[in-house]
Order: sequence, then C-alpha cells, then structure tokens
Amino acid sequence: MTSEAGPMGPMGSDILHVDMDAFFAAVTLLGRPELRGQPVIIGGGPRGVVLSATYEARAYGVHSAMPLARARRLCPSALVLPPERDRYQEVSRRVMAVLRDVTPLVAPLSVDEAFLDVSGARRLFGTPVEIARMIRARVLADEGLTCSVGVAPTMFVAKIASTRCKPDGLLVVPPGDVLAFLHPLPTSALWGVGRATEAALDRLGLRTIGDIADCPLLTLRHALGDAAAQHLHALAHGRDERAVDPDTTEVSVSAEHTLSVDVAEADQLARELLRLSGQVARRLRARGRATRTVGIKIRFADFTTVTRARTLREPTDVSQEIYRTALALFREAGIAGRAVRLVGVRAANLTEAGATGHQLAIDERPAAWSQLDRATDAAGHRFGAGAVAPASLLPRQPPPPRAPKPHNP
Ligand code: DCP
Ligand code: MG
Repeated sequence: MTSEAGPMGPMGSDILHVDMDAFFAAVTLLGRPELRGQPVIIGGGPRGVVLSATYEARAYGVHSAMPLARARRLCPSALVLPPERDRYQEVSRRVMAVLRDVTPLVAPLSVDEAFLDVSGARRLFGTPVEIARMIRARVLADEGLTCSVGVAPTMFVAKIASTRCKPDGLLVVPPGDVLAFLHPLPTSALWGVGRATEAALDRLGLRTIGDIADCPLLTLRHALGDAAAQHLHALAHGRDERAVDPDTTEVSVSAEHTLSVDVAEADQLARELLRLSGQVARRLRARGRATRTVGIKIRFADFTTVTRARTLREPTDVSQEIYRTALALFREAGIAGRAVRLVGVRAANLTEAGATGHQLAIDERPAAWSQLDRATDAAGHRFGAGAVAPASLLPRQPPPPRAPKPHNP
C-alpha cells in the first residue's frame, strides 16, 4: 500500500524519516525467495524473543519483542529463522550511503532507520516528496527491499508519519496539517510515552494527542512532573525544536561490488573500478568532503584479499582522479590474470572539500571534470544512479547470471 497525503512538496516539510519494512525478515528473505509471501519470524537469542516478523506473520498478531513461544502459538505456521546480523549490518551501511548521497544531514537512529533534513537538497534533487520517492526507488532497485518514508516539518511528526504508512508507504504531512494529523492519534504514538506515562495520562482521561494539547499544562505537571509535562505539551502542539544532527564521525567512504561471475580480464576490472570510483566521488561530494588517500580492495575467487592505498598530493573529490589512482594501484599490485570476485574502492583521510577547492585536482582539465561530476550527480539523482555513466562503463555483453550467494563472508 502506498498512501500519500497533502500537496506536492509543501514548503517547510523538510524532514524525512526513513524506516525499512520488517528489516531483518526482509533481508533474510532475499536469500530465501521461496519463502516470500509467507509468515516468517526472525528470532532467537538468549531471551527467545521475536526480533522481526514479516507482515504476513504480523497479521496473526505477532510483533517484535514478543516471546517466541507466544508468537508460535499465535501463528503456528510461521517459520522461525535465526538472525544473520552481518548481512543486516552490510545492507544497513549501503542504505545509509544512499541517504547520504542526498544530503550530509543524515542522523541514523538505529540499524534500519534515519532522519534526513533535505532543506538544503531541494535545488539539486527536487521537493522533499520527490526526494522521498527517489530514496524509496533506489533502495528497492539496489537492495530489493521496501522502506517507508514520513515527510513532515519536524522529526517526531516525520517518525509518526512513516509508522502510519507502513509497509511500503510514503506519507507527507504539510505544516498546515500537522495538528489535524496528530490530534486523533493515541497518546502512545508520542515520543517518550511508554506504558507508565500512558497509564498516567489515561488516569487523567487523556486518550489522544489532542486530549493532551487541550489539557492545562498545570494538570499535566501535577501528574507527570515538570520536564515530561513540558515535553509532551510541546509535542502535542506540534512543536519540536530538535534539529537533525548528522553523525560526523565518518572517516572514510567506500564502495565495493561482488561480481556476478569471477572475472580475470583487466579491462573489465578497470571498468568496475571506474564505476566504483564514480560512486565514491559522488558520496564525497554529497558530504562536502574530499579524500587524501585512495585505496582499492581486490578479493580473489579463493577469497584471499589484497588492499593497496596511496596518499595524493592534493585532496580530491573528482571521479577521474580517484579512478586514475585506483587503476594505478591495481596495475602495480601485480595481480593480472587472477580471477577476481569482489572489487572495492575506498577514500580515506577525508577533509572538507571547501578547504581545497576543486581547482587543485591534478587533472589536465580539472574544472571541466568536476563540472561534469556535478552535472552527473544531479542527473543521477533525478533519473536513478545508473542513468548517467561514462561510455566505457556500458557493458559489451551481459554477464551470465551467477546463483545468488546469500552470504558474503
Ligand atoms: N530489532 C531487534 N530487537 C527488537 C526490535 C527490533 O533486534 N526488540 C531489530 C529487528 C528489526 C530491526 O531491528 O528488523 C528494525 O526494527 P523496527 O522496529 O524498524 O522493525 P522492523 O523493521 O522489523 O519492522 P517495521 O519497521 O516494518 O515495523
Ligand atoms: Mg523497520
């Protein structure tokens, strides 16, 4: 189900909350396509609880944090599978990278959800609702997974919106609709309202967010204390002063790809390096960063792996620059002729792009290259990441399919 409300891209609804649908279950099902459409529960661990359940299982009342024994009683036909945490982390990293391609203002909240402030991304990528559609399309195309996106003027309303349109939904709450959207919802939908607070509100006869908004602050204070009363009262009136605080600890950007068949041909590997260099450069530019150190990773058919890195004279965020270095590292590594299963490009030792200026790229036509990169960024975001690629990336013939490997150690 996809629901959309409100006008297209209202000014002021600039916060997105992105949350993957049935995340652990959906990722596990990628490796078990025969189970699609069936009730599946990811569970286990010392406490024996449900970690994630497909929507087919949820139809029976199964939900996360429920004891597995109870879930089995509610839905005896459900298949219970153990979690595959490495795969979830890997997918999570790539999804977060998709989000950071849009804006550096990304605040991950957990393994499968994040807030974005897209107010500065409008000029490049369109209205917030267009950006939300683009993110959903890219996550589906790249990972085969659905997510739900809430678009609103504040973080907590965006989060409620994404929850309300799950699964596979998009819900826009324009600023003028915030109160009408919030007030009919139960008090438990508010951030910070757990069981105890819900019970305290209930004793006051407050069942909906609208009830809290109408309740005198003094009454709330008596029941909940000063801080909680202030907090809930502000939220119930749609006020939330928090800003999306990006995780700025990121020290490197990388892109890697497991080839659909093992490849020994140098030309084909060079094309892969070119494509990955473009991805890395795009991610750098989206974050306003430049790299001083370019690295490559090559994993052979027998899973042995080599990495090489080189520090540049000047930082760069130009695709061609990163590619040239990656290609040189590849040629110098003396690994020609060996069958390769995975190729990666990494940019480390990051610095602010603004401090370097793009004119410093050591290219014959640095300005032209970086302009080309920028135009490609914009087109790629409008039409999908594969829309614009160097001509040398176009495959000469489609590779034969390889049986999907569910796990990539
Ligand atoms: N998770 C966990 N333990 C919990 C709850 C969740 O390990 N008590 C993990 C499994 C989930 C993932 O975190 O797949 C994301 O949590 P969500 O609450 O977003 O749940 P889902 O993504 O599974 O479902 P949905 O977001 O569609 O409601
Ligand atoms: Mg989720």
